[in-house]
Amino acid sequence: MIRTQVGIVGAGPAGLMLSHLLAQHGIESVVLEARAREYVEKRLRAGVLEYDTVNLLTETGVGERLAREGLVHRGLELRYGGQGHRIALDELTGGRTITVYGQQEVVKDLIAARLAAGGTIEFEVSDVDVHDIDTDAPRLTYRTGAGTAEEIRCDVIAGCDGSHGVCRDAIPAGVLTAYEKVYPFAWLGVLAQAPPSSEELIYTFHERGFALHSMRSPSVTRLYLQVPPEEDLGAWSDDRIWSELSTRMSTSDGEWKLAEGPILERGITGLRSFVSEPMRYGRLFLAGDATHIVPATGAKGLNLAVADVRVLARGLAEFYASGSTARLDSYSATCLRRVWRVQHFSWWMTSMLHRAYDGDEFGERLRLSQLDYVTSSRAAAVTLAENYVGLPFD
Ligand code: FAS
Ligand code: PHB
Repeated sequence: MIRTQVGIVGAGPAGLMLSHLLAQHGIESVVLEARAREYVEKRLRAGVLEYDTVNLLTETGVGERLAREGLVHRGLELRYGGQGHRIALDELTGGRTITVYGQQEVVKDLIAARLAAGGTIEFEVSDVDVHDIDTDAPRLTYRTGAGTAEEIRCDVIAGCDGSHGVCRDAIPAGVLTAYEKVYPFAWLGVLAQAPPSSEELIYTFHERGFALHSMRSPSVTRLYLQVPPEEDLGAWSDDRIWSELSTRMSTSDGEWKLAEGPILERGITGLRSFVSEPMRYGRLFLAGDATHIVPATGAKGLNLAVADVRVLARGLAEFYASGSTARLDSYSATCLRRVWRVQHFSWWMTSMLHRAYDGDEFGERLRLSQLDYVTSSRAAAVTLAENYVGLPFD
């Protein structure tokens, strides 16, 4: 039996960042992770860090490689009708920017920091079960990677186990309310050994569908294109992928060229919006994808997970320092205000940039009108920019 203050399920950005922030307050935690360390450190996911996410990582001592290898972006491009329109993020938000730095790099940095600080992360566990969350002595049971049955007794459990985890299901039926929207399209994503064809991200609205140009480094490009929701990855040869991306991202003057190269990874991810309320039950607190999912268009998933655990860490610090549960009692309400703001922005970006497959011509005209407005009105551009770089945490 292991005794700790906070039992954390999941070693993704939410669980690792929570463990790291708790350690800043001298609060002990144990992180349980189903996958191997190598797997979570290689899993390709998010790529964009909000301004305050970067600040939090830096202020808490895990920003050194991020500062060296992260790509600071002061703008992004909206491309439609063969024309590019730059959104000057920093000018529109008083200097706030985004940084392109892969989620797997953030995970690597956090794991290294936790282990260097003597933190406990149990990889390759199985059969994690949550117990007694309606008492002041919650427990976690699980099997270690070696198959040994173990138990953690703690004061609080943090469910940071993502969209397919077990913690949310430990909450009794009838307590939670779920809100969901499934989009009628998916993203085919590729990672290519090719130098980025633009220094900034390019979000494209094209009659054949959405496309996104992002990157991971000066030699690795990250690209996405909209496909029907049940698309078969096998139907997409390398040539077809490159041809479709070039078509959708082409400019009227024919000047812009997409650099091609070997495709290192590829996959199809569905897009959906999901929120489960409340984010707390008794001594179980949910954070990140375990309690909300956003379509990747707004580049928000990882950042919202970090924002959640920042609130939770402050609540636990207050609880252990003074016994007050005020911040913990308002945890769910505090997080949900940001969650729904980010949900709306992610839905808005997704709806504006993706073609419907249902032939809704009225909707297509609305999308074009919205793009014309965002690229011609400063007020509209500020709305996009301040949400994209991330509204201030407080
Ligand atoms: P995570 O899912 O990252 O982490 C949960 C962890 O819990 C995992 O390591 C899992 O192995 C572990 N776990 C699950 N069940 C467990 C159990 N029973 N016991 C122990 N451990 C368990 N966001 C963006 O902003 N931009 C993107 O481009 C983007 N692309 C994405 C692509 C894919 C395929 C997916 C699935 C998500 C993507 N996201 C993207 C969203 C993603 O980045 C999440 O928002 C982010 O990982 C959230 O972090 P966590 O809440 O920590 O959840
Ligand atoms: C990425 O680089 O993976 C990325 C960037 C912006 C998005 C989604 C994904 O909106």
